[in-house]
Formats: sequence, structure tokens, C-alpha cells
Amino acid sequence: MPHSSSGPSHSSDASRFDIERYLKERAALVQNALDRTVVEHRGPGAKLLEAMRYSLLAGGKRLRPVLALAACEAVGGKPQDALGFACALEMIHTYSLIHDDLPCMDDDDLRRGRPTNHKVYGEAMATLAGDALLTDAFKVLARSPASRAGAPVLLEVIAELAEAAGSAGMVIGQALDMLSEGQPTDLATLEYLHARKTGALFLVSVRGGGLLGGADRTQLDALTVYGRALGLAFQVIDDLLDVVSSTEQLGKRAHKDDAHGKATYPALMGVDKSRQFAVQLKEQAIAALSGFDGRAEPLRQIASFVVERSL
Ligand code: GRG
Repeated sequence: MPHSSSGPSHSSDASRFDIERYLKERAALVQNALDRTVVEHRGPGAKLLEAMRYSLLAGGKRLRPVLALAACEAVGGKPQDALGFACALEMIHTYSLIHDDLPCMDDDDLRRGRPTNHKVYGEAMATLAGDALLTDAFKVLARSPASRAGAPVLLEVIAELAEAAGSAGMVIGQALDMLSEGQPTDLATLEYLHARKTGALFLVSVRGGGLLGGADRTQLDALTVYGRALGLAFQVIDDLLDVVSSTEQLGKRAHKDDAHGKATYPALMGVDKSRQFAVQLKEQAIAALSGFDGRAEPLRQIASFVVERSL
């Protein structure tokens, strides 16, 4: 099975494990690394770097990078083995938020509790800040210190990240989302769309972290099942929060899916069934880790956190 029997049993570990502390510590590790990676400029390019840092360092849950570190640790790696990858994930996620908020997309004024990038820096600079974050993410990853897994594995992670972010992943998901506004959409279509728009980045976070930590084939297959279920659970809850929370609670505009005529899980299944579905997905994700020892406890607890979160 995926792990040596020397690790702690996960039932005893679960009761001792402090997920809030873990999330805080790993998020701080990522925050410091991002701060050192996308540095302030004094010269003529100062505004661009300022716009990039404005959104990148604005907080957020840091779920994708923390998942990458947790997957790396679950297979016996160290957080440092996946830190460059974790930064790249958050840079790509932040670019997607900046572009998604633009007037030509969702036209939002509020993100992570503060004015959106284009409200502060203008549309052109916000577009460029997103472009630069996406491009620089691959530089950061390619130049990250060789992990225990070595250069061929790093190359595979780069390819998987490009696939997850591009025309087979997040970007096609966003295009399908736009095209489906106001159109009748069934559950299968919704799942297809979300597997790309948000699921692909969650999946690669977990797989990439595992690969960089030295995962073997069995471990990687288990992490893939976990990552798929978790990505969908995240989206179901995101849809639910849009319905049941306020703009102040979320730090971004609430109730916008309905206003945009978007198909969502609560619209198709109802609120209660959507919550039950998210809980089922969480259980699937956790079950996929049954062959892992206590080092996968953060991944198990993150699955619960994603489903129980209110932000
Ligand atoms: C513009 C290419 C392009 C893609 C945009 C992911 C996406 C596609 C748009 C984001 C819009 C959105 C609200 C999607 C729903 C799910 C989602 C990604 C929510 C935000 O992610 P969180 O909750 O945010 O992890 P924080 O701020 O905590 O990092």
C-alpha cells in the first residue's frame, strides 16, 4: 500500500491534529515565499509589480498551494519540495481571479474583501498584471530548486500545470461557463464545466504536490481520486455559499450566479441535496486516502474544511 507501516495510525492522529494551525502555518509559508518571489520594483515597471502584488498578497484561503504542500507531505516529502509549485499555483489562481473580475467577464468590484484589481489600477494594467502572474508562475516553477523527485518529474509537473490552466482546463471551463449563461444546463454538463473551470487546478495541486514529494503510481492514483472529488466538493460549496451568504461574509459579491443566469448545484438540486452531495464527495475524497498513514491527516482534514467552510 502507499505507505510504510511505520507512520502513525490516522485514527489516533486525527484526534490530535490541529487543522487550523496547519492551515495557518502553511499559508504563512506560502505568503512569505510569494512576497520574496514577486518583488517590488523601483524603476519604470513599478506599477505593474504593484498591481501584481496587490492581488497576490491580498490574502485568500491559499487552498491550492496548501493542498500541494499537504500532498507532498502525505507521501513523505517536505514542504520545501513543493514550495515553488505552491507559489506557481497561487499566482495562476490570482491571475484567474483578476481576469474573471474584469468588466468584459464578471465585472466585479470586490474580491478578497477589497476593491478588484481593475478598480484600483485600471483595466489595462489589471489585464497585464494577470498576464504577468500567469507567465511568471511557470518561471518560478521551472526555476524552483530541484525537489527530491528530480528534473523529469518537475517537467511532468510543469506540463500538468499548463494543461490544467489552459485550453484543456481552466480557460476552456471559463469559456464554457460564459457560453452556458442563460442556457438550459443539466447536471452532467455542469460537472463537465466545473471539472475544468475550478476542478483542474485543484486536481493538479494535489497530483503535483504528490509527484514532487516522490509519490509512486499507487499513491498518485489515490491522490487523483481525492483531488477530483475535492475539486467538485469545493465548487458545490462555492455555489451554495453564493446563495446563502452575504457580500460582507464572502468578501466578494454574493448572489451573482442567479443574476447572471448561471446553472448551479443549488439551482439544479436544491440547497439540501447540494449539501448532501458535497458531504458525499468529501467522504469519497477521504476514502481514497485509506492506504495512507497519519502523514495524510492534513489532506483528510482539508476535505472536511472545504465542505464546512463559510468563506
Ligand atoms: C479568467 C481564465 C480565467 C479563468 C477564471 C476560476 C475562474 C476561472 C474564475 C474565478 C471565479 C469564481 C468565483 C469561480 C468560482 C470558484 C472560485 C475559483 C472561487 C475563488 O476561489 P477561492 O474561494 O478564493 O479559493 P480565495 O480568495 O480564497 O483564494
